[in-house]
Amino acid sequence: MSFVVEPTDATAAEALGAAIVAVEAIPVRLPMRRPGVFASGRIDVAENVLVRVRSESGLCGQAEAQARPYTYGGGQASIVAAVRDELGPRLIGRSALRTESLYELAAVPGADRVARGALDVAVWDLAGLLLGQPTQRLLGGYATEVPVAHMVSLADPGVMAEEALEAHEHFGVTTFKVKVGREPDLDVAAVAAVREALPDAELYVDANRGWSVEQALLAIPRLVELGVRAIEEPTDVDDTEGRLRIAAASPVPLAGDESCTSLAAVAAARDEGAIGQVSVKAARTGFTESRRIAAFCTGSDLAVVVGSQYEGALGAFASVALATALAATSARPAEITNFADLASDLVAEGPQIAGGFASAAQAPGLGVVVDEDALGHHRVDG
Ligand code: MUC
Ligand code: MG
Repeated sequence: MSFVVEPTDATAAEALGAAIVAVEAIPVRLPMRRPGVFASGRIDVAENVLVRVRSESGLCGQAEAQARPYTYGGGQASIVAAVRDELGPRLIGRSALRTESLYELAAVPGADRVARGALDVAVWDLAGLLLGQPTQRLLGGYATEVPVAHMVSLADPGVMAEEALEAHEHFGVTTFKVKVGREPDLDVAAVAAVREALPDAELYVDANRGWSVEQALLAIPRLVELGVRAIEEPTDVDDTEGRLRIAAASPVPLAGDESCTSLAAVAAARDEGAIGQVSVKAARTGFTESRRIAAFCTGSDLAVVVGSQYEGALGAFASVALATALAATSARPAEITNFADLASDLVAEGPQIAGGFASAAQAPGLGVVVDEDALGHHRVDG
């Protein structure tokens, strides 16, 4: 038996002009000041997509999608196609206030998950603009600020230590996710360099599946001696036996990222039993599925970290909203500062970060203001 729940907000939505009248996908190329480098790939130019959802009342919700072929398959062109031709048209004529229904409408088997996540974030931005409320408050409004973490890209150990110091000096960050996944000796040297530069820093590492099981077993005890508190995706995510061996030997929890790209994947990873922490990203599961993942983790005794995909500032606003909205997502430092790796961006100002904390936006929606001149300069759709 199935039930159809009739909309209850038709009158309110009509009064607000909440009906969605257009969905746009604008591909952009944003130069990086410092490339994002990790064991599974690198980002020299951010090939992002600005997703816009417009309401009858003339308001516009916005989000940024990032092409990450090595993690999700697909790329910038497939994100644009999914938003313009496959998922976006399904939302036309619907109320932007019905976020849950819209996310379900965009559940097309095989469709680009990054496109679906970005559409969800843009819809939630639009809902906040329509209601005159910060999206963060609509999502739960738990905290006014959240501690932040910075991801340190792969480079020579001395350069990695300089990057960590720069983020510390600029944003007051004291928590760092250091990229590893190369030869264990080099990884240990890099983490030791960061530790020497910032003796009191909180450190965890992310191998982006770069190690063999043997390399992970060699590296982890040496990294833990340097004070590393968690190990993200050490090896091939399909090698359950290897993951369980590493988890059994590791004195600190393993964290899931590439193994946790959806609620179903997080549930499978929990059942597998190797991870103790989950990276949740607005950029891939939007706000709607990210909230479901956070709730699942809370009920499953899994720690939650708001993770990054090297977003630009627009994506970072979404991360701040997710991180400050919920008890589970605000409990640990959120990876928010890497928009500073971009040389130029679509917004004049990024989210407010000082003293190691990001503040929730007070303006309606996500609080983003796109610089139209910058967009005109960086868009690549002619
Ligand atoms: C991470 O945590 O793995 C690297 C690629 C990507 O899509 O996200 C990053 C960060
Ligand atoms: Mg990761």
